[in-house]
Amino acid sequence: MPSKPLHIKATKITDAFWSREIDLIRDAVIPYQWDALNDRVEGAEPSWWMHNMKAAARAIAARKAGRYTPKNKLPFIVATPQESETPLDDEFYGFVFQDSDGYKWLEAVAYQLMRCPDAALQAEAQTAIDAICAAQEDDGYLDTCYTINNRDRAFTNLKDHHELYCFGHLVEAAVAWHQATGHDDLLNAAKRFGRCIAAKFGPGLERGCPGHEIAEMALFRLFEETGEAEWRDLANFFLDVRGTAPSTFALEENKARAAQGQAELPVTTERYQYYQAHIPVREMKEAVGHAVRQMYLCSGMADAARENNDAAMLEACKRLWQSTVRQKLYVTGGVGGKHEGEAFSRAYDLPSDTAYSETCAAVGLVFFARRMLQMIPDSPYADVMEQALYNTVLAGMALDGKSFFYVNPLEVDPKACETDGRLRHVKPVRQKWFGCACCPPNIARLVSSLPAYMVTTEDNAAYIHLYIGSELQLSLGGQNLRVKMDANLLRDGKIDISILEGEASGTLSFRIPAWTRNAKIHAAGKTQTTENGYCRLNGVWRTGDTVQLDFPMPIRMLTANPLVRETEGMVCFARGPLVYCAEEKDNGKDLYLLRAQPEKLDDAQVDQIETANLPLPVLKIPVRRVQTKADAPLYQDWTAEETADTVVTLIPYFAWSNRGKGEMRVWLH
Ligand code: FUB
Ligand code: ZN
Repeated sequence: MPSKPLHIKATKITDAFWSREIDLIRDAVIPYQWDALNDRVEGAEPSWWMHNMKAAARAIAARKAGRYTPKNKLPFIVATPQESETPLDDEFYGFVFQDSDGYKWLEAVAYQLMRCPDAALQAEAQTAIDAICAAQEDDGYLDTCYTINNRDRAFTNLKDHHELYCFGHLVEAAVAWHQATGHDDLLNAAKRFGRCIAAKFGPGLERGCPGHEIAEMALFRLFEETGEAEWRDLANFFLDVRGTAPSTFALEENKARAAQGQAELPVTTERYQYYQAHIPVREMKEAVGHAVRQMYLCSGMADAARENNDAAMLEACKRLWQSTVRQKLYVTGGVGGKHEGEAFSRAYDLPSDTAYSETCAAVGLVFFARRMLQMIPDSPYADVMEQALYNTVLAGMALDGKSFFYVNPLEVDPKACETDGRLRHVKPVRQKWFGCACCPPNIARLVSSLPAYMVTTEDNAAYIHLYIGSELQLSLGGQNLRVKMDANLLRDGKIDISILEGEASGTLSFRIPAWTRNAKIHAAGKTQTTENGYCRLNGVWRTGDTVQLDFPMPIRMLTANPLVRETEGMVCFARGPLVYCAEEKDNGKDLYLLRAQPEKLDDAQVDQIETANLPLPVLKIPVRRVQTKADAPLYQDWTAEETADTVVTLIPYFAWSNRGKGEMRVWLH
């Protein structure tokens, strides 16, 4: 039987590190982003979110009054006014998926409200919801780009435009808002848009599926929330039609070409790998195309496998998982090696300096992993989920919560980023905001909903996947248990569990992390077995019972499969869930000259620095530095390199670029 994530309301995070992160989202990111959505952040790219919502409401009123003239152009990015120009009230500005930014913000707000009611924040969010509801058309259609520009052309470019993507984010926000406040205004708006979509697409109707996935997993969530089968059916339809012949994307594309007098292209699915629409989903074997899309699709497929008990779908999920983690995963838990198409590259192509590794793709990997864990509690899923979370997801946000990375490289030389076109996408410092602002609110909604990734429960069993200091309300066999988990993985791997209240019989399963060695688990009076990387403790749990988990966290020196050409002959360092990197600030320039000394690993030490009021564990590792001579020729006869012993200071990857601009690298020769 699949397990369910623990409800956010059933968890209180007490972890020194993570409660700081979640508070940061509430205190810094959410207010900042609200200002951004309202275009009040000086010096940052405008969001146009509120502007577009209001413009859509105006367009609806104008249409009703017979004063609406459709605009002919529907480009992917609608030109935004120059600084000197005044924005026009009836224009849509920004990317076609601009609506989704506000939906993600609302979702993050909802999770924060579940954690801690806040009347002022709720009222602010309500103004966003009111704006959304006012931008919804009478038939339920809700996408400001088309409402403003040309409603008659709605759903004519599912491949590249994002109506179904925005719908997916609307649903995610609506469910979260409903759970947080009990209000159904946003939920009703989402359902009305859902019915408008379902009246057009489905068995016996038009064939079509999202060009950018997310609606699939959102619809399963809506189904779970409401029990209304229509949402599950729509999700299933979108998954089943994807990649099947005749290609709906090809047909759509040919219609557009014909309208412009261009010749038709063959109606094949082959050219739609970028959208994961090249083959039917149950036949998929390799993670390909746009990385965020692929991860969101995998999450929807995993939901379908679980909800429909679909064995073929589950097998496809397992194959896509293996392709991702065995051949295409950065050591930092990021995915997507290619800038071109923000995409997965070929197997083992994981460049460090030109990496894409979009923050959203790592967020998507966390979604996928949790869904796999719900069906198969096998520790590698949780190991990867933790790897993505502690490294790439967190790296996406500055320690003060005020700037963000979209791209997460593993090697940076600011000079090169600023002068070399091949590295144009790589930024050495986090940005205040982005014209395409998908990543910051994705971090906000994931981190705010952290409890949903820590524990999953089924009948009389609970699986503890992530060790994050907290108080948990568990239900085992229908009996309640209040459980305290004392943990702080930034410090060490000692975790104390105690039952604060209740009595229940069942199994508590604790993941044995891949990063530990010689784990020790102590629990009096419980039967202990180990299965799929989880230590399963079975018995009757009563107030006062305790479990001590001792997961030693040695400094580990990692190497990649030699097929990863980029890192052949290199190592990197990790401790616990954290992957480390060297920064210029601690180690000077030309970090590529550092040479690891595997034989001296025993002399490596853990130390601590404090930055942004956060004590950070750092590593001090003996290395050698290759000596350079200013007047040396470019080439000469080979002689052994001259090196000098030194100690490199490594900081957690997630914390890089918080102390000014400089070089950074994860892998050392
Ligand atoms: O297309 C919507 C989002 O914008 C994608 O997920 C990101 O990769 C960015 O392209
Ligand atoms: Zn993104």
